[in-house]
Amino acid sequence: MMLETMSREERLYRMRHSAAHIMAEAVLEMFPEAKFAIGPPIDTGFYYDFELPRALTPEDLPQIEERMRRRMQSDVPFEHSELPKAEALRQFAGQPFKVELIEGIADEVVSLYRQGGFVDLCEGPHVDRTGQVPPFKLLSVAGAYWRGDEKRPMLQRIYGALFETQEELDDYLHRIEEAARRDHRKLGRELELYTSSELVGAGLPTLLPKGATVRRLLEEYILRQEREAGYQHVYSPVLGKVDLYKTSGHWEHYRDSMFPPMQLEHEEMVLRPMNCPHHILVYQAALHSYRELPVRIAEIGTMYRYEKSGVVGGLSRVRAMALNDAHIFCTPEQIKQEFAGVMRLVERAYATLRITDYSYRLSLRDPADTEKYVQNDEMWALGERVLREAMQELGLPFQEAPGEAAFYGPKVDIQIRDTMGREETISTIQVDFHLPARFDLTYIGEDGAQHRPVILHRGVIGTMERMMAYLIELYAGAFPAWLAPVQAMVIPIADRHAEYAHKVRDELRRAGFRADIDTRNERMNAKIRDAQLQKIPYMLVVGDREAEAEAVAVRTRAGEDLKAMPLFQFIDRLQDEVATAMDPEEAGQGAGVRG
Ligand code: TSB
Ligand code: ZN
Repeated sequence: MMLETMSREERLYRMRHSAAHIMAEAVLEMFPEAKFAIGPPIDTGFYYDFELPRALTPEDLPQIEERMRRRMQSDVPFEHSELPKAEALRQFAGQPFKVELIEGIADEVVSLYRQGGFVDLCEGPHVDRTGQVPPFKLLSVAGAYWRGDEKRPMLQRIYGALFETQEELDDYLHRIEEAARRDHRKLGRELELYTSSELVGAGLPTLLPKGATVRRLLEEYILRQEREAGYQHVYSPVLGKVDLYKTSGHWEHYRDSMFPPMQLEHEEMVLRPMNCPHHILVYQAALHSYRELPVRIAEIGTMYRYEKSGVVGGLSRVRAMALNDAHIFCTPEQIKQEFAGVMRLVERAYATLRITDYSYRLSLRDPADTEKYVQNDEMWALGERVLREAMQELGLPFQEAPGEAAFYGPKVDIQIRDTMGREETISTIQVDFHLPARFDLTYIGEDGAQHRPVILHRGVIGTMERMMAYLIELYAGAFPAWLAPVQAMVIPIADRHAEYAHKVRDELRRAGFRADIDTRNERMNAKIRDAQLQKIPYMLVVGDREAEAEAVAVRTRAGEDLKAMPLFQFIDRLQDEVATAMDPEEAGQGAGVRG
């Protein structure tokens, strides 16, 4: 079959797969003792896993690329053949990973592909000749467990990018460069937002003072929005007896994601993977009549999930997380209005945070998966119907995702896209008819009889960790002034200006701003540059003239020179900026703005 007549996907699949084989050949040439595992095509290129006598470094990649290019220039054919299993086992005797793969094949014959002197166990398909492989670039080396199993050997995975044209490849390389520039792990270090330590463990980052400031500001923002919307805040413990989670069903359906229990004298305790059971106990602490529903119980609730070590990283997927959580206890008739209320909160928060690239996902159960999901067809059908109708009434478009529901009910997830276009859930609203029954929750209805409430589980800004990871990348570290850990850096020109500089800083702090002072023995320009690198919104340079006039010479992190202005004027300006940013809907109406 001619490449030109294939679909683009088919062509790219063959090209990427072929490049993986050519890379394996090149690596084998460099390291004759290399053991090679598997090398599939992926969305943006290909990879291959190897066991090598030494750790590869980025400097090795150009050499491997060069060897690959030579093979492509020699333009030899890819040839398919088949061998009886026993013979293949003999041929690959020195390659333990291949032997394991061959042993796992059910057929009596195995399929092979050869190009030049290199033969690989492979089902194909490939391009016809090595010369048909288009522009590519080797990107990185990463650790990968054989068969994704952390108990098996750790191999070295070489990633390559491959597209049909140089233009597409360049475009992609540009995108990953931009993503690397915005990478929250890199910026988290450079901007002193958080730290991670082997001693604490994977997925357990620690927020440094600057990161903690951002988190606190996000919390204050959402707590205030929630208070306005009629939520009540509680504090509940981060662990409880296993029995609590047996009652809720977490033990049966969610145990894989929980840390193993701790054995105490007479009881077993677990770290909570969710806050719901505790909020249910809050509801149960009093009797409720229909008149007081909905009851909205909220908490920045810390929870612990045993995420696999291979998937945790940075702040976006962690093992200890604080969710801006709430459980709304309401009558069935109130579901839609509460749903709409949560959506309003989400939309306001996103507007404030300047999140614009998001979409809605209706997450449904996989009916075949009886282990993960509670069994109650009627309940699932009802929950799904309610969510569909609620979304339709709000006129919101959504995509469906079977197998993504919570174990207790379907949900609407709000999906954001990171710098590389990968989707992640931030906000979520979930309908739950299951937990109210498990805990035998009731309210007294208008008829004087007992009725069962429904629970809406919801997170608006999601977990602090994931939201911060996302925002760091969205802003490329340059937080808007209201969220910036340091809003203004005061820079005295000479030692004799230190006293006035302190006065300016203190004045700003009294006005409620986060200001610092750079008293290092450095040149002014170096201080300005460093403050810019720290992405501090404003630099206030003070010298004789400023001290004299109670003024500050203002520069922005973008390099703009706003010239000297009286200090009170700068304070007004910053107040204005913060108020407008925190409430864009009110902007222009002068809410909270002074002067
Ligand atoms: C909304 N019981 C509900 C709650 O009431 C609940 O826990 N839902 S959840 O399981 O979907 O989690 C809520 C949100 O936490 C997710 O939408 C996601 O944004 C965030 N989250 C989940 N796992 C992690 C993790 N490992 N690291 C960071 N954030 C996470
Ligand atoms: Zn919940």
